[in-house]
Amino acid sequence: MRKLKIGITCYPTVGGSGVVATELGKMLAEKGHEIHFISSSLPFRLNKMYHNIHYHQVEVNQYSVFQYPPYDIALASKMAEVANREKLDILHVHYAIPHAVCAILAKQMCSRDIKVVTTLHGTDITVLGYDPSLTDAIKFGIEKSDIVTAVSLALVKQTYELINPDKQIETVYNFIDERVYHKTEGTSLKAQLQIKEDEKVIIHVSNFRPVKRVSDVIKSFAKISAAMPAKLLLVGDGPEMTIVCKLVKQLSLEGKVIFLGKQENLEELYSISDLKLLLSEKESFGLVALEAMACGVPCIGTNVGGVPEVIQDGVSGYICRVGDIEDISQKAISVLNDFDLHRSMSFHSLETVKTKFKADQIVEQYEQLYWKLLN
Ligand code: GMT
Repeated sequence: MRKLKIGITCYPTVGGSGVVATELGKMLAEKGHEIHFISSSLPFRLNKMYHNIHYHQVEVNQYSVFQYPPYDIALASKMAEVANREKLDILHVHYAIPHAVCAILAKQMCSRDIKVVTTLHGTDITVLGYDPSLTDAIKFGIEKSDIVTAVSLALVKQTYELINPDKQIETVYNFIDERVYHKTEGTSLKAQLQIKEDEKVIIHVSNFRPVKRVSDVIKSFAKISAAMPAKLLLVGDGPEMTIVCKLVKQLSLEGKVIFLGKQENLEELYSISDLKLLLSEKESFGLVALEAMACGVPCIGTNVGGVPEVIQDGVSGYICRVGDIEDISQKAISVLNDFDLHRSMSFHSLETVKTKFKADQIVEQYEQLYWKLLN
């Protein structure tokens, strides 16, 4: 079968959309396709040499006549340049704006017929979609793409409700690399973090944006730790960090909350965790929940966006209302106190990753969409 030449554009810094885009590129490369990342910096998960993955950096020069550096134009120019030179078949962009709009401009600048695939990840719709100055551009990016996918059924529905594009949007779920995310036994990490054997470990991973409601994680943990010996691992950093630190102090949880900042090798942290809390008020998918589930960690999530499509309520974890600290903490205590329930939820978490979100199947789904466009 002919191998494809695919350009991928994403936000390369830490964030679920960049992670998914990079993992997709790596897995497509392993299947023999030629991948060209076109972005402002090297995607952070691109941590290994692949002979068929190329990286093209978008350089934005600052000229005194411009009030703002013209990133979008520079990106579109780079996309067109790479597409022409490398004879790309497809530009697969992650985020409607600016990436889909840039890809459409690049397509017009190209001397060859290049197809544009756009994947919506959430923030482009659930946050930017409320900004009237951007909705027409988002709609344009969606309608002019050749194929549009979204990472959950909920996001497809929200996109029609908020943007109402005249375009079919397919759901292609996120996935994780199961070779990386699995439970590792016998590490000394727990001891290194001074967590006692009888202490339950709760973990939260995010970019500490207000939408993640990290304060709810702290408030829930306060109730959990009053009921049993427990430690909370906080992984990540972001705008809410100062508020979170103050709350930890106010609730006298200093000795029980471990601030780890931004981390890689999360599978090691999940492997020592008993429960994950993802209590966001908006979440189109919740990739971090899937990462935890792949390591056998049951999750408590909120009933927003795509989270209930990832965590099956009462089976692989629990779904609670946003901000319902009492319910969240009671459910956490019940699963942490019940060995059989915890084992069952852990088993179903692993099963969900291996069946509904199996990486091979999802990568194949994207490949089929590419072939549908090219044939
Ligand atoms: O959640 C964030 O703040 C980062 C954001 C991103 O653009 O990377 O994540 C979005 O895309 C992820 C990958 O598809 C999803 O798992 C996250 O749920 C989604 N975040 C939101 O919808 C808030």
